[in-house]
Amino acid sequence: MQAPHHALIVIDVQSDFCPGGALAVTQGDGIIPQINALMEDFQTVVLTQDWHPENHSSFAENHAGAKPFSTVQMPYGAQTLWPRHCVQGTKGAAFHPALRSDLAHLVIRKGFRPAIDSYSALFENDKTTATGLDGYLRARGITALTLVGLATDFCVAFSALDAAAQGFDVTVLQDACRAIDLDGSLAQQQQAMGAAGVVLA
Ligand code: VGL
Ligand code: ZN
Repeated sequence: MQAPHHALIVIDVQSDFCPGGALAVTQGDGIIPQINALMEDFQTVVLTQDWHPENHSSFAENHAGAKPFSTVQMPYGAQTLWPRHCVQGTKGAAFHPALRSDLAHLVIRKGFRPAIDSYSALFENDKTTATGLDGYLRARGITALTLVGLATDFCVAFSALDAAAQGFDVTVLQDACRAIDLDGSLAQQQQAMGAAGVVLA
C-alpha cells in the first residue's frame, strides 16, 4: 500500500479516448488492467473526466470551415481543434466499462465551460481557472502524485506540468499511459516534463 500522502490521478480513461471512440488513442484501453491494479494500491484515487457541452469551443465543428487537428487562436492562446468527443452525459463520455471506477474517491470533471478547454486536472487552458483539485489534495495532506491515463501528451502532460509547478512531487507512469502524438507532441511534452522535474517512470 502506498503512503497516505501519495495520490493516484487517473486521467480521462473514457470510452471516447479508447478504440471505437470519437477521439480514440491507439491502444487506449490496453492500460486499464494495470490502472485497476494501481487503484487498489493507493489510499487516495482521483479520476478525471473530460466533460464538454455540445457547443464546446475545442470542437472543430463549432468553427466554420475548420478541420479537426488544426489550430486556432483563442483569447488564452493556441488551441488544437478536436473531433466532437466526451459530450456530457453521452456513452463516449462515460468511463470505459472495464475501468474499476468504483475504486475512485473523487471524480473531477473538466472542460465544461464552452469558451475554455481544460487538458489539465488542475487548471483550465487559460492557466488561471482552477478545477479545485489542488485544494482537495492539499486539504488531505497529499504531496506526491502518480499520474496515469490518456493522453500522455495532452491531458496527462498538462496535469503533470501544472502539478509540478504547484510543488507536488510528480511521477508519470508511462506504461500506464498512451499518447495521441500530434506533430511530435509526445517527444515535446516528455522533454517539457523532464525539464520541470517530473519523473517519467
Ligand atoms: C484530451 C484532447 C481533447 C485528453 C482531452 O484527455 O488528452 N485530449 N480533450
Ligand atoms: Zn476534450
